[in-house]
Amino acid sequence: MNEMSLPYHLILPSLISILVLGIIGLKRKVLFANRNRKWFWISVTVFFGIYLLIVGGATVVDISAELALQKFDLNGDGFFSREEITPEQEEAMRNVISDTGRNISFMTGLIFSGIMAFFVFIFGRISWNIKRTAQVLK
Ligand SMILES: [Ca+2]
Repeated sequence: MNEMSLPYHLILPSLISILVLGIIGLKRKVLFANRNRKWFWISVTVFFGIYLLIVGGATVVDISAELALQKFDLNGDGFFSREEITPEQEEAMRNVISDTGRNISFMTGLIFSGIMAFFVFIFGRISWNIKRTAQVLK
């Protein structure tokens, strides 16, 4: 069997996101207790949650595309000989090669997650401020 090339540039950010979310989960009582910091930590959680979905999803798609292609390597020598190349094999090959979107998802994911987390933070802080002002005016 030929070795699979694992997408470490996607696996690594996925693992980091899981680690950060795990730490936030364990420390949630301390982190979310401070009302001033609450929305900051909620937006950090949103950031890594969305980022994990993006890079984790890209990891799964990348590995399954490679596994699908390997099925066409009938003698398992890591190459595709003439009798192994079929229209289906070529389609599977295209799925592995056209990976630009997946490969840069660790970058585009940062931007997208950052924008989402930013909006959550702003929206949360504004609604919190409105609530607090309403309580003061009562
Ligand atoms: Ca072969």
